[in-house]
Amino acid sequence: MDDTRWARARAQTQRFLPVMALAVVAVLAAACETNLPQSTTVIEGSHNATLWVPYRMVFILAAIVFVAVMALTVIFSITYRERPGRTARQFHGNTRLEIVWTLIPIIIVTLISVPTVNAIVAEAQPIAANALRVDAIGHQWWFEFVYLDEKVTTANELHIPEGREVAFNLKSVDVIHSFWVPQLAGKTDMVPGHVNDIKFTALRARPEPYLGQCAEFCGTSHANMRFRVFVHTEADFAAWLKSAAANGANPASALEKQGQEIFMRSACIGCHTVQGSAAAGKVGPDLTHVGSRTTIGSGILVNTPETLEKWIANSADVKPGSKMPPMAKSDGGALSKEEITAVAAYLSGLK
Ligand SMILES: [Cu+2]
Repeated sequence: MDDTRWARARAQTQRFLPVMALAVVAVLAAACETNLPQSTTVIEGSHNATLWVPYRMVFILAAIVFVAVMALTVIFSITYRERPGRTARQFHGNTRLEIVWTLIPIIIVTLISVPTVNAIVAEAQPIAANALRVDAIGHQWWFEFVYLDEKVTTANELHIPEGREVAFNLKSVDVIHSFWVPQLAGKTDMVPGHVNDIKFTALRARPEPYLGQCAEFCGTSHANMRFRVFVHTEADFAAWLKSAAANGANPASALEKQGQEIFMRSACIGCHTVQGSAAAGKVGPDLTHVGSRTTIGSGILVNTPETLEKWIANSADVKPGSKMPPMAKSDGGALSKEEITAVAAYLSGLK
């Protein structure tokens, strides 16, 4: 290279240095926040605790390899580079070096295999005798949870006790979904026509729920397919289970009564269940206690009478691709604003 090209190369490198420095700072700053709801390094469940051991080891070893390879690349690029008065150097064949860089990966893989095999064995244990057994079923685009021994069905909000194993059968009624609660467990696919399983014990009860998310692209509203996991003390969980097993509440006001009448004579009852009523559909979420949920639309809207009205009027407006058609009268005509308000009041009252 002549001197002008060297000068140009140096100027270009210097121009990019601040940008590269900024990128490094941005990456480091992003790593400062560690308690994000979707962080898999926050260990709140036994499944994550088991996986954390090999996960951490692989991460540390990969980081060491990355830094070593990058450092050597930079050192060699500078030391043996072409520059005025000297040509770049190439080396061929070195038996000692080749033995070293064959042995290093063998040692690394052997180290990783120990906690990996331990984790596989730990996960393959049979489910505990006192485990809570739940069918988790993926739908486009929501989650259904059926408590097998308690005959309780919920949607998008899972309630479990702390310190007790929960054993899930993972299923799907349409396409492949994936069950993932980053701080507790997952990901494991929910495959149509095949039952997968996952089990975990939540380590502690806490007031705020854990966020769950479908982790396998499943169509238009995949990103809107979320759920929440509430971890209770054993006593609070027993109380929740008791209320969840009860029939849908009776309307408490004239408006709720009017809403119930409209609901029961509409197409709603072909898809939704309200236990203890004529509504026994199995296509959409069980609505027996929909009023007690914190969110609607598979975790995308806070549950209020106003958001319920929005959802009933046209769910696809808030959740693209939603399979629930706008609510209509039995003759197919659209509901009036007042009728929608009444139905929302009825559903809000289903605590
Ligand atoms: Cu999905």
